[in-house]
Amino acid sequence: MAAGTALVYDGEMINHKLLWEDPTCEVEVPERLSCCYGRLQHYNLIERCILVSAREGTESEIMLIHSMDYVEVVKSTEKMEKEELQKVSAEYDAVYFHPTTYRCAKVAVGATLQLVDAVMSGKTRNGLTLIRPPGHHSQRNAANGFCIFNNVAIAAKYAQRKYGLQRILIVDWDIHHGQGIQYAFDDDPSVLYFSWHRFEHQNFWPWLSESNYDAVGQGKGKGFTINVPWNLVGMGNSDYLAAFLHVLLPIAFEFDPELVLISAGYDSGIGDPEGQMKATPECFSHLTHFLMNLANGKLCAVLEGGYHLRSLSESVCMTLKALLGDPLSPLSGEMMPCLSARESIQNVRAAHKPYWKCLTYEEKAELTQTNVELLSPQEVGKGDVNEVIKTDRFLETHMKSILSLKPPIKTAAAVGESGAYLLPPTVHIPKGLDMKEFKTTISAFDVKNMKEEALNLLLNMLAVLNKIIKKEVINGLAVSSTPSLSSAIAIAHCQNLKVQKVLCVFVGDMDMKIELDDDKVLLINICAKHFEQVNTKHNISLNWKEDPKTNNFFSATFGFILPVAYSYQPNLTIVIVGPNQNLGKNRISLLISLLQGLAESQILAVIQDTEEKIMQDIANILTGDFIPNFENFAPDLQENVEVIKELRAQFQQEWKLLQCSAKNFK
Ligand code: X5A
Ligand code: ZN
Repeated sequence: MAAGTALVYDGEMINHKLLWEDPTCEVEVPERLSCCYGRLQHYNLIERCILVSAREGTESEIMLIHSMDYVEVVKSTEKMEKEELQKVSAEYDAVYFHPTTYRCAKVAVGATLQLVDAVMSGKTRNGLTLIRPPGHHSQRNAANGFCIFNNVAIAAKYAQRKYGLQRILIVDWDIHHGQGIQYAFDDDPSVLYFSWHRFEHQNFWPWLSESNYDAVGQGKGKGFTINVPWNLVGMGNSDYLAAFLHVLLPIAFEFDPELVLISAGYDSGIGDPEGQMKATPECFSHLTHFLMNLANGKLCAVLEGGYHLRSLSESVCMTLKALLGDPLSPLSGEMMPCLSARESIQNVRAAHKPYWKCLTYEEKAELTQTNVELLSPQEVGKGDVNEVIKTDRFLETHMKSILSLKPPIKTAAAVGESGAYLLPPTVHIPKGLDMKEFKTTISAFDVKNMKEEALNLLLNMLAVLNKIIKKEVINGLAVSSTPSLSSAIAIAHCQNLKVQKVLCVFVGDMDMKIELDDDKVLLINICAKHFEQVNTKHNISLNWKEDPKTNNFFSATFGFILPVAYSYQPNLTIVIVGPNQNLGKNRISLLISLLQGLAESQILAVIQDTEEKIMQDIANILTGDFIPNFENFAPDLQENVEVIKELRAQFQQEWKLLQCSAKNFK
């Protein structure tokens, strides 16, 4: 599959600027681009990308979305003096024109299309383009909200025409509603448009009723517009994550796009004067990482808004790092979506129940519009200079604390002689073990009767684990003839090395005897057999009936495992793949891929030695060379969904990211 990340940028787009006083438009400044570029240089990210040149979008490309008359209006501003420019600008809502606007807007379109071409042709796997003016508010006959041409909407039409795509997903994480994109594809089921936006019960720009959750699309396009309205400011990492886990991701995987376009606005980030939300930069790397598992990795991130220069540029860097496959910094903050966010999420899910199989078994939730006693949002004074400086200072320390050095080697493996040839060449296989290092750990277990080969594998596994814990590698895998024992030993070793929190996910029939009584380990056991054991907060069995027909697992992945895992915030993840897995190998691969969002992407996968094919896939997931693909979506078996529902009800007080309704919890 295609590799590499494209970066499309052209300094020409800094020429477009505001020539008169206008408090509404003054935040959309040229420095938005230069700061982002400077920050990318600071983190040495530019040289890691495949640089793709921008070009001008052609008139016929622009007319995939806009009318000829409108293009003529924009073109006519090229020759205008300030006064005339001001007059044209005043005809639109929150827009300014400059003599270079037409040229810049054409380059913004062309840069976006260059990115689409790089990704669709397989020149790169994914990419990012830094452009302005932004696009998502502009419409067939109108500029709007700093936007001239609708870059992303044009890109979607272009990709459909040029590459014959049937399904494109647009994720608009800008804090404003991209109504321009919504209008362009309102009745079109081939483009799924998701947007969250500051809404405040329609008391926020652009004040449209069609930004609410009940706008789901028209005609054949019903169900293909998804609006998550935020009715409070101060939404943060856990609110955004909850919207992804409980709304976007299940639907997106069911939709199964061939290309993902991100309307990547960063006014949804902390410190932004427009959005007044509080998501920190690493949040965007997680959002990106989730989306990288769709469309075989074909993902184009296209800049929209973002007006706090430091916040914007750090968030852009985190997005690009995710695209490059860097380990993810753990999502910071308490993982507890607020009541208002949950209410919005519940309403969107209810509104979309008729259109998506993944929501079939959703309770018939009442649509709520109650203004419950809302949590007091963080007061962020709009345009408050002190607040902006506070965010600057906060980000200065925050980024230092979350960005750790990247190990030179990504993946280590303990596979024995026979397995080594199945691995990608970049995988490191530790040799020359020092038994003493593992003595304390091993001595607590009965390994006397173990065959030498099995014992060797076990020691090799501990060597790999050591490398992960010491951050010499990011992740690793180990085959084992005794996965239950191996994982027990691995967990013990983590405790000896004082790893604070270990998440263990078991897949397959395993005989687990691990004593647990505190927060140091969380076990999730996915098994077909019914266990008599009583579930506790840190030891949860998820009985999943195998269904080869659908081979599905999304409701468990997004509805339970990831919310619990993100709520727990582990320091290390161990996945154990035993015999008789009740899941298809693609589902296991996807789960492991998604679990890379936890614990700085530190994962040890322990795999039963008979499962060579899975071992190979997992190795490729861990090195970043493979993204699992999915065919034939069918909803999960109702009895499986019921199991998930019950577990969610049982644990949503403890693992708060499971909460996605406005029910009031203690
Ligand atoms: C692209 C973008 C915002 C316009 C706000 C007008 N536009 N009040 O973020
Ligand atoms: Zn915006």
